[in-house]
Amino acid sequence: MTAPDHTSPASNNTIAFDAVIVGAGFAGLYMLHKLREQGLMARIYEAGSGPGGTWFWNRYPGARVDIESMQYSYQFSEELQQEWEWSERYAPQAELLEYINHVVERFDLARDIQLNTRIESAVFDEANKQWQVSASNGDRLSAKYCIMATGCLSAANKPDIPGLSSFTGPVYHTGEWPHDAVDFAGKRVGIIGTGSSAIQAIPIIAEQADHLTVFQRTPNFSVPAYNKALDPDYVKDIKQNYTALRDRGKQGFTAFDTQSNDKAATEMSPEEIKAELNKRWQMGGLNFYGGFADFMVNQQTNDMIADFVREKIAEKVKDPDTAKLLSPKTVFACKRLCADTGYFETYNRDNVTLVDISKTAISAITPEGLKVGDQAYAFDCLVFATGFDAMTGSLNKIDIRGIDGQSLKDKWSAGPRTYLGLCSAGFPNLFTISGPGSPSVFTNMVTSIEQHVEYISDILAYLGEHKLSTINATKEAEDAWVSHVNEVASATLLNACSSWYLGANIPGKERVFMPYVGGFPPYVEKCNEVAERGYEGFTLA
Ligand code: N01
Repeated sequence: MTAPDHTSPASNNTIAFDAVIVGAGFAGLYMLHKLREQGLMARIYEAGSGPGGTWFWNRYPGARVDIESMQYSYQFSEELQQEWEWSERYAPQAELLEYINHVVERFDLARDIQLNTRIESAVFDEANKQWQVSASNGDRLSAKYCIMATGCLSAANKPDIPGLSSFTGPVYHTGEWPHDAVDFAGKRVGIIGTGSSAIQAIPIIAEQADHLTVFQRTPNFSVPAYNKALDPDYVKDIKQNYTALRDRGKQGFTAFDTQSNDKAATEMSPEEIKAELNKRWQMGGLNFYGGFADFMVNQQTNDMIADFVREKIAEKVKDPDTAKLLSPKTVFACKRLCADTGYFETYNRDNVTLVDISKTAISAITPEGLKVGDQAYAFDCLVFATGFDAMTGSLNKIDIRGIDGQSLKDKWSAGPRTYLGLCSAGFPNLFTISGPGSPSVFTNMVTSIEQHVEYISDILAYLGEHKLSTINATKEAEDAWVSHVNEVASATLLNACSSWYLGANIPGKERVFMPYVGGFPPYVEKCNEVAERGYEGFTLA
């Protein structure tokens, strides 16, 4: 174990670690725990004032997970998963944060987490085969390994609308919500965006506010979450059979158990299809993904599901014009499917107005509110539910330089390039947990994170056992993987929307499908084959 060196003149007061981990979300915390177990000296640097990543920052009203908590949780510790009690089917943000803080305490992680500190740069020192890392608190670090646990959805997208700073009331972004509760009582509120965050926040803000105006550019598909308190007998049953549930999860395309129907709609009778649609709707949440094996590749199947959801919207929303505006015209699930509690019904309230900005964009923010074309709207506060610069945004905020001083941001200017979503050629010993090119956001993130963390841990053990200093993806392996990721995405209907999967929500961002959509089991199989062949596709030195 290398002791941290705070004083050595030879290191110019650089603190030495085996590994620097950036980010204290699900990924960074487990990585720290794992590296400690193998006797490595590691430290997390975290920009927030507490651990939790996504669940630290996204405190907007209604924020909760859309994968069942019995599955959206760590499985590396049997004691943890047996002892932790989730209260609801989909845990709310505060409970997820409580869970994360419990994990920090249980595994004594806090002593190796530096909060309130951003990593600003990470430069590979070729001569010493070390990463030289600088932090916003002035710390200079050197580490053999640099592990980016920066999250896929952590760089808030704040559209550059003229006049933004002129607004006289408070402006909130769902992804950077204040820690103190925001009181909307008696307020006129404007909310921009109708993605997952808005779909969760809108019903609750509508209940509190005097009036809520929703500015919608693209309507989204949403299915009922049917959140509820967890039945103790159900929990007991799962806990008695947790391994079986986790195994089913890992065998599923999305790394969680959706009780999926393996049949394509083309193999089913009209009666079976109807029954399956109704069954999925009743199950609620992202189980809807499990209904038909061909929904992402067969336009007809996709249209049929889309029509079904549109009919449900028409049933829920009383005003036919509003129902029509709320009905997505896009391919089903080519934007992330949302799970809601009373979202569409909220538009039946007298104090909620929907404004279509698909043809005329918001032209300006004014001191009093905002303008859409010449039409002015007045508000006491504004909420941006405008999402994130996904997958690459948080990495691009750090000046990362590899061999020959090459910048990662420059290398990725035409879209991210990785081998297995884990490493990028020319950046030895730099790892991205759930990076672009890995299943990540298409799966249960916690399960995907655990797979990546364990894989990275195995790589570091292998390097140690074989007295090797560096691992670097080869350009050939990376090119082949990037082609494969693109090819798999191109065979689906997923390229059809202007989604954040494609980077299409960020003006000027190259449109490249970033997550790997070949499914969790084939991805894990590929990773394991690579390892079995002595880390094929990497140069070890
Ligand atoms: O962000 P989004 P999000 N002018 O990008 C609109 C996860 N998540 O924070 O679609 C006007 O989905 C934009 O319009 P358009 C989940 O993976 C999970 O809601 O680009 N509008 C869109 O309506 C999710 O997918 C959970 O035309 C603008 C909205 O803002 C991901 O996070 C909960 C605009 C952004 O929607 C992101 O969700 C929440 C502009 N200039 C989030 N720019 C759960 O677990 C953007 N928009 C349940």
